[in-house]
This record gives sequence, C-alpha cells and structure tokens, in this order.
Amino acid sequence: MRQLLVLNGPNLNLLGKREPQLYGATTLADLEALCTRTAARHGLRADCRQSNREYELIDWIHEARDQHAAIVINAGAYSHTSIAILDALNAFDGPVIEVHITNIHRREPFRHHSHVSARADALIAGAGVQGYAFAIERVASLLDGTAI
Ligand code: DHK
Repeated sequence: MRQLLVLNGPNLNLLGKREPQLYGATTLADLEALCTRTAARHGLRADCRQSNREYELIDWIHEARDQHAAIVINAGAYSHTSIAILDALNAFDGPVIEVHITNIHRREPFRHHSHVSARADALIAGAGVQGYAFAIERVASLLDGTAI
C-alpha cells in the first residue's frame, strides 16, 4: 500500500488545547484519525508524525524520499523561518501539499510568507483541520492521475 507522510511541526501537539479560538477543538489524535480514514478511502496509508524539532522534521522528509509517495505538511512556525525544511522538501520528488489550519494571510504579517510554499504543489490555509482531508484528496488524485 502506498504511504503518504503527514507531517506536523512545532506546537501542533497542543491542538485542541492551544488557542482554540484560532486552531479549534480537534486534538492531534483526532486530526491523525481523520487523515488515516481519508487516506484509507483512497487505498493509501497515512503515516502521521509530529515534532517540535526542526532536525527531526528534516530527517523524516529525507526518509520519505524512499518510503513515501507524497507529503502533506504543516510546518507550523517553521513554515515562516526554515530554509532547511524547504531544502529538504526540494530533495523530495513526489507531490507536496502545504496545510495551515488558519488563514495565515489574515494574521500577523510575519505569518504571511511561507518558505514551504516555494516547493508546495498546493497550499490549503484557513480550512481548519478539514484542510488535511482536502490535502489528502488532492494527493490521491495526483497519484492516481485523475487530478484536474
Ligand atoms: C500553525 C502554527 O503553529 C503557526 O505557527 C502558523 C499554522 C500557522 C496553522 O495555521 O496551522 O503561523
């Protein structure tokens, strides 16, 4: 079964507890269950990982070069700061979809730029946790050649 890597970056372990007025009440476990269900509907396995450490996210992106067909990534605040994560994504050949739970363009100016966007095939922001399901739908259609 083809695997897709669902990566969540710093502070997303606190989903459901952290600033719920912005990020909602869904926990990371619920979000990962949503990703697993959505991927399974398309015959894909979602490999969901979260880290607060930049190097760990980079190491997982490197592993994905051999083990995963696509990456769905919410790099959290590293989206706005990490050229190293961009470089790692640039070394990955499959589809990359960037997700943000909030609409980063309606927030503080320092959130408006994302380095990840320079590599992402699509960007979903402001659709809440449902954005991950949209991202996986897109990955599935890119992988099976039905993308329009
Ligand atoms: C999540 C974070 O942790 C922030 O640092 C980003 C993003 C926005 C989100 O909307 O999912 O700025």
